[in-house]
Amino acid sequence: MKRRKFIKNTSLTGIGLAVGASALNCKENKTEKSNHMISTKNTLPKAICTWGFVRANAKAGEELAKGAKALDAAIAGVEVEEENLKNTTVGKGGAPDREGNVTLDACVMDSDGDCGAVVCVENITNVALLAKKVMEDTPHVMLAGEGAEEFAYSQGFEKENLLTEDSKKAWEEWKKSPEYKPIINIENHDTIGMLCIDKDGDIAGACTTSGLSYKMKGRVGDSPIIGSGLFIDNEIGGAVATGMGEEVMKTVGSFLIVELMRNGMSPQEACEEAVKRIVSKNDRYKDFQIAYIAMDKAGNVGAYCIHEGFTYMNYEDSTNKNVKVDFYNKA
Ligand code: SD4
Repeated sequence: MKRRKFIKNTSLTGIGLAVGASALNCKENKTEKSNHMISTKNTLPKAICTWGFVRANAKAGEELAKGAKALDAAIAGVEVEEENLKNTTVGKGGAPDREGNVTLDACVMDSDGDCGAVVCVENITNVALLAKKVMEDTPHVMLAGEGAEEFAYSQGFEKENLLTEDSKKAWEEWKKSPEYKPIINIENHDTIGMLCIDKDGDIAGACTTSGLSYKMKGRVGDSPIIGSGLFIDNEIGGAVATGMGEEVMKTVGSFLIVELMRNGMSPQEACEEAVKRIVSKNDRYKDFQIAYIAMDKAGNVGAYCIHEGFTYMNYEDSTNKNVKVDFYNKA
């Protein structure tokens, strides 16, 4: 049987594809550690997202259960974090650049292969939704800076001050000794990337971030770059990234993972291979974190990262769980 056909069949029957998916997919195995194992059962629809964003993933899962399309559910999910003032790496309340400007990046990709992105946008909170508007209401894929902001107003988005008092205080504190050194798993790495499969079995995703804290003015990472921060192929599955965007971009990480799955790897194997591509070429890997999550069309999930500490959320069958992810750097 041709692989494409096989994928289609398995997604219909709910039979898992591959070795190496997260233990959470295996109802018979109660541990939540990410192990190599054969996944046999998944319940669709299903939502997964990077890190421990419980409320965001629950929102997406609930929307899917009500019948929402995959992309609408993903956007509704990530909006929870865009609007969460306590989250200093996404949306309103995100840490500013070195000069005190909060600039946001986001992209979305739909099951029909269409996509949209916005980069370096100020004064707009819901940039994932704005990316969807770019996809739907312009002939383009990506809008940047002022152009994206003006387009947002034309679409009825509200102008908001994204720099909260707390973020301003933290930035002023940082300015006293302005060393730029990203810290693994801490404030610099909480981008939300989400993948949803809806009741029709279609997969879509969204990725939204304020990028690295105290970045250079104008810096854009992987998160809004289709193929790097997010990639979807509705025949195969999807992947999203979080962590040091520069390194994800150099290997076009999310696209790579989907292509590896197309060529027969499980989501878990593909995430591991994508991380290995980075560490094998980069002896500085001990200084940065990168994490990937991926899901195939049957709902099998994989996740892998460089350093211990990354987790993802998995909403399935009305249950929302936080799953610890296996990591490369065991030294
Ligand atoms: C970036 N990948 O801008 C993002 C950073 C990140 O949580 O993941 N933050 O490079």
